[in-house]
Amino acid sequence: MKRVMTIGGSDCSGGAGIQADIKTFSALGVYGTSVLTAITAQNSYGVQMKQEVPVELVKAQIESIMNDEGFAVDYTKTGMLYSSAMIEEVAKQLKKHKIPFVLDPVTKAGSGGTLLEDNALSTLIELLIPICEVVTPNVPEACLISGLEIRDKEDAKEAAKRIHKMGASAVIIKGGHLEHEIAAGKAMDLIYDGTFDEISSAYIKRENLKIVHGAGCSFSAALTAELVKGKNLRDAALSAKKFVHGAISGGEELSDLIVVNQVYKLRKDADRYRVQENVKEALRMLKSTKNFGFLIPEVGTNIGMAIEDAESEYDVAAVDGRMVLTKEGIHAGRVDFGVSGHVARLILAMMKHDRAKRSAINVKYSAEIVEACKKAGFIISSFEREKEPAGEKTMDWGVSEAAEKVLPDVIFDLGAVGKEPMVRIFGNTAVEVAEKVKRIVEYLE
Ligand code: PXL
Repeated sequence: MKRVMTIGGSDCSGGAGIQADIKTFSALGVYGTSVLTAITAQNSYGVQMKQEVPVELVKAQIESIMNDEGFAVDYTKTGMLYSSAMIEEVAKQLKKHKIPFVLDPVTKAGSGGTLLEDNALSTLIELLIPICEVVTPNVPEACLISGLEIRDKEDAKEAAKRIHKMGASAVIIKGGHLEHEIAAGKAMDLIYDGTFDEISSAYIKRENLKIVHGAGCSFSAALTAELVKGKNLRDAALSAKKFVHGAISGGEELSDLIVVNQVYKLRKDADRYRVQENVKEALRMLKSTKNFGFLIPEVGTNIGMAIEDAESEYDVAAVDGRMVLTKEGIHAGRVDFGVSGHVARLILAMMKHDRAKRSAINVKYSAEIVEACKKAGFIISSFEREKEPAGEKTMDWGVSEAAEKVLPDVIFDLGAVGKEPMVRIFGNTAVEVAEKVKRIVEYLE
């Protein structure tokens, strides 16, 4: 695994600073070491207190890492450095150990606290900008460094040129703060390394939420991770931008800010994998359940399971083309996401009542089958199709009706003209549903 180092401040609230960096490094598959320059006490109201780590101790941390072959890193990023003295020592160490680095010229916390002393900006410009691989200011930071006012893309281009002239090999000005880009529904970042390039992503607009906490740190950390893995600047920046986009979209919403969640996508992908495997296992169990065919209606049956944060049928894994009974036995397609609207609607409707009940199967209706469900000890509920109000979606309405008073394991209806009666069995996982089906078949026999 490639190794990287972050040199920056601690954010006790966990969204930004070295906490954001370490989470980002882990999510992107690089080994992260951390050199603390300062400790901040902060929350969504602001920075309440901060204390620099003695410069000697910062030097010692860097040496401890770099003098051990097991930990010595290939790439670094800097964040909160706070004072001129700190910047001088960090610059000295980075030169001495010849470590390429991403310079995140952090000046302020999202909530407003100062993270770089006013008189330290010139030291940062003098000592760090000329030796960094890339510097990643947001618009306010780019204004401070270049001394220009940035109102539009042309201004940003001019500022990027100036910062490049100061010695940075490359400059990325993050456009998240540019009003007209936000109005255009996208967040554009400007890259300049002698020639201009742009990368953009959809701007995530959330009503009444002005501050995104942790996005800048996560971007520079992700950029560091992608660069150390060997990507060129543009591809690394694009990956980092996508990463931050995912982290914001999965962020925690507090009263007036979003704290980015760097592991959101990782967890979501893992959940998708586990869900798909669970449905596959359930399918194997059903296929090997003797007499499961008794429960398959002529239109076929399907079993599905949703991911934790499911929003649509594309978040529900099921059997493509359903399970149908043929003369040779049960035939089933492959398990995939977005292949069954019907079972997905059932599950999404149930999850409105109980987020944990993420799986369902539809099976044939008969009085005997409902009786077997009773004998198996399941909680049973039902709805009447005749009572369905016009304009309602049947499954949304039916499941709500049936789940109003109790949270059922089983919901049946007797059908209506042109509507087949049906039994649906719910559970937390597809395997649990398959086990319930097995018990029902046993009671049927
Ligand atoms: O966003 C930059 C940043 C860097 N470092 C620390 C921070 C923040 C933002 O809040 O708290 C410690």
